[in-house]
Amino acid sequence: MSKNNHSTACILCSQNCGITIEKDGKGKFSKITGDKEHPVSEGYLCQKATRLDYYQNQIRLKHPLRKKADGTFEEVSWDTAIKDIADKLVFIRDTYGGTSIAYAGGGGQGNHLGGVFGTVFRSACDTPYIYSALAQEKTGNFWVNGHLFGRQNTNYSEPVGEADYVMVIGANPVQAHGIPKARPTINEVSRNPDKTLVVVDPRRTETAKKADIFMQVKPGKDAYLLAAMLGYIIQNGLENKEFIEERTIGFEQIKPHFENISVGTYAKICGVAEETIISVARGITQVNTFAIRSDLGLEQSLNSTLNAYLVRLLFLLTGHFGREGTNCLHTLFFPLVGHSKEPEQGGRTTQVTRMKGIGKLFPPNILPLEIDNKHPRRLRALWVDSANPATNYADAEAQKKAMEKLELLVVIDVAMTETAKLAHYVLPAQSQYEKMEATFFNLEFPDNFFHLRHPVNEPLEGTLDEPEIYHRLTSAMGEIPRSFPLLAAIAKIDRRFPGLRLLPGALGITTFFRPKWKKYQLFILKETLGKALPYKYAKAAAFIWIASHLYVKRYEKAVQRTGLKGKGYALGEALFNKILNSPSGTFISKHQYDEHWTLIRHQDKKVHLNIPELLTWLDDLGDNNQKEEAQNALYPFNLIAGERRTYNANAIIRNPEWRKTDGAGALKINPEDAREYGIESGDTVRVISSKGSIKIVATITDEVMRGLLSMPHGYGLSYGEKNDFKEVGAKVNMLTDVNYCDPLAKTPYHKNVRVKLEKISG
Ligand SMILES: Nc1nc2c(c(=O)[nH]1)N[C@H]1C(S)=C(S)[C@@H](COP(=O)(O)OP(=O)(O)OC[C@H]3O[C@@H](n4cnc5c(=O)[nH]c(N)nc54)[C@H](O)[C@@H]3O)O[C@H]1N2
Ligand SMILES: Nc1nc2c(c(=O)[nH]1)N[C@H]1C(S)=C(S)[C@@H](COP(=O)(O)OP(=O)(O)OC[C@H]3O[C@@H](n4cnc5c(=O)[nH]c(N)nc54)[C@H](O)[C@@H]3O)O[C@H]1N2
Ligand code: SF4
Ligand SMILES: [Mo]
Repeated sequence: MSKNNHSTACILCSQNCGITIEKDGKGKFSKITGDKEHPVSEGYLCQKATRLDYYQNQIRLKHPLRKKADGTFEEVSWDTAIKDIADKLVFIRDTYGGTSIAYAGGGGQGNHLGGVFGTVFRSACDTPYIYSALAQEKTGNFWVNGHLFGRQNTNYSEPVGEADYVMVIGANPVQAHGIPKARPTINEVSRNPDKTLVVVDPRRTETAKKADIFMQVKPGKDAYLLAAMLGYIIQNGLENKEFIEERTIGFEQIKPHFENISVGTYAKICGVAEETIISVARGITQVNTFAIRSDLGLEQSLNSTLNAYLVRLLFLLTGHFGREGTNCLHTLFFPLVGHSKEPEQGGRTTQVTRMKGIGKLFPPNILPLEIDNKHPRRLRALWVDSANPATNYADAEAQKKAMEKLELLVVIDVAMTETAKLAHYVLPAQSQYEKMEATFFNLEFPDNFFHLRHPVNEPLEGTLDEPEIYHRLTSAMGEIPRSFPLLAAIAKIDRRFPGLRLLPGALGITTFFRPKWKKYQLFILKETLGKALPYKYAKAAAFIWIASHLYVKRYEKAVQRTGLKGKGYALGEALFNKILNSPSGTFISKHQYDEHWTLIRHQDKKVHLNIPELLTWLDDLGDNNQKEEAQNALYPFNLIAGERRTYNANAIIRNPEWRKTDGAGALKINPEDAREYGIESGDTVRVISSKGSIKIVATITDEVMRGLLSMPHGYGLSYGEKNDFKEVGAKVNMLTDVNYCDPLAKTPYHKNVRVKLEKISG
């Protein structure tokens, strides 16, 4: 690879496709192509990746900023910013307790390495509270996984390309991806006469257009559809008895809850013909392999956590799990989330609303409720890293109002975001193409991979990477030194003779004499091992060394199957070196299907089907439907508040010029609704929810059914040098409500926002 040709990855969605960047002499990304060497994306990319220069060379933050009394920012040195912030954090922690401090974000779609160092920093703050975007989509899934598979951080793969019968429900992979090489993969399933593609969506999406069977469900009514399919299967004895007997426990407890479901009634409620429901239910039980892909259309929708359960029961009760071509548990190079105990078993809850953690995460929907009150144990300090709560979390106004009440708000970002503007301190980060980075979105089975990306550009002057920021802060808080000269010298020798294990030994002795340092070992490693690595920018990769050894401890055989030699510690070293020296990413393990069941975390290695709370919820579905219908009268439209489109990527790219089409982020409206309201394509309309209102340009399309509207997220961002901010498009979270969410996981119902519509004349 030439000097101006760099292997890295796209950071605009969780796929992180491998890309090759060509630069011009000034660091501009002049050409971006798919990287054929990437083990999973194999050269694939979508239209968004080619626009990454709008991320790298946007108007950047270049200095630490401190807010003055008049509300404007002044530039300060890193030393001043770090010292100020550390003093304030220590004061807040020691006066009100660590639980008055919270952390939001910690790695978006591309930068999880900094997030790991953020974990260490949180222990210096003595806070268990991390609010994460994952806790506004995936925590219902995690909670259900915890019950079924034994731990909330067990997750399964979605092998859409390998199954005979595929159901895509509440997801639009052709546009949003979420599976490797989504477009060719969906095309293949669609075109192959031996395969069936079922799509469940209220909107005729790009994916739905390729379906063999399109179930155009009424928005928010998936639970009825799924319950009807399961009801039909169980009432007709079509469940896979052998699989249930061999691999699960609890079927007898759940069975009665499906025996009385009226398939006909639920078909009417969800709007899908009874014959179609029966034919798909039968189809699933008759095929060799069946796989499901689901996402926000179920998670950010009514009955979110129940949906998670029913989707899993659909593949479990039909025996499509743990085989080639079916959903399978997978390994994680490093678990993105943890496992939270229930409060009754001693699990942590928040101080004000008493919300439990799931996967050790707390939901953005309760964040304002934890800050904006007079409770003595309320949140007083918030740390934000690679997230933009004032734009992306439900009810942007409530988030903003709450943040204004904080005693300390610090934001680390590459750009001046809506949240950064509210902060007391803003710290400029190196971009993801200026440092070593990685994500832990390695969600594949049987072969799993990891991609440690090397920087493409020199860091912008004045910026630091997150690991360095967190270390400096923790050091300024008086917890740990900045450097460790003796250990650093040992690390150098250790790299020459790793078999001697000098560094682990020296670290062990050090932390024996200084037990307080134990929780900060990652910072020590960064300054010792990290400096001894053969790349000058590789300090943060010291974490990958730990993760490699842990991974080998758990999956030694599977790691060996990638072709790496040795075992135990030596294999850990080999894996680390392989990752470090594979700029396009590398396979880290190859499992066999008969090993799948070892990944279950229940001791009996069985799936525990019975989740009583959710069965009660299932029993109540009929009554809940009536309540929902009654509420809908005031706000006649269902707005999908956050559609993935050709040119949105959460709020990662701020310059509106990055979009080649759909610059305004139009509201989709059905032709008959448009006629009734006298709206034509291009008209500006007002959308009003119980929380707020927006002005937005309308476009007429029968892609949405009557009564359904759809708009994108990621629009209406401020952007510009000085204060000439121009905002293009509408801000979706002006309409959303923090209280409108799943009762169990608190995931927002962004796909079912009730609104009314007004035409703005002229
Ligand atoms: N109404 C509605 N709201 C939604 C959604 C919806 O569909 N509808 N979708 C939701 C979903 S699924 C998600 S995942 C969230 C995402 O919401 P957030 O978690 O807020 O994440 P991003 O929009 O990805 O914002 C990432 C921030 O990281 C910054 N950044 C980029 N690179 C770096 C870096 O290297 N270091 C640091 N420190 N910062 C960096 C970017 O400038 C940006 O400000 O939005 C959610 N909000
Ligand atoms: N282009 C683009 N791609 C992205 C992102 C982006 O911002 N832009 N963001 C990334 C992120 S963070 C995430 S989490 C993923 C999300 O990826 P997806 O969840 O696949 O994408 P969405 O468009 O949010 O929603 C999926 C589908 O749910 C449908 N839906 C809405 N309401 C319902 C309902 O009640 N029932 C059912 N069954 N379906 C419903 C919508 O019509 C939509 O087609 O996308 C990732 N990819
Ligand atoms: S936005 Fe497109 S190119 Fe980028 S990671 Fe996602 S699918 Fe790949
Ligand atoms: Mo997301």
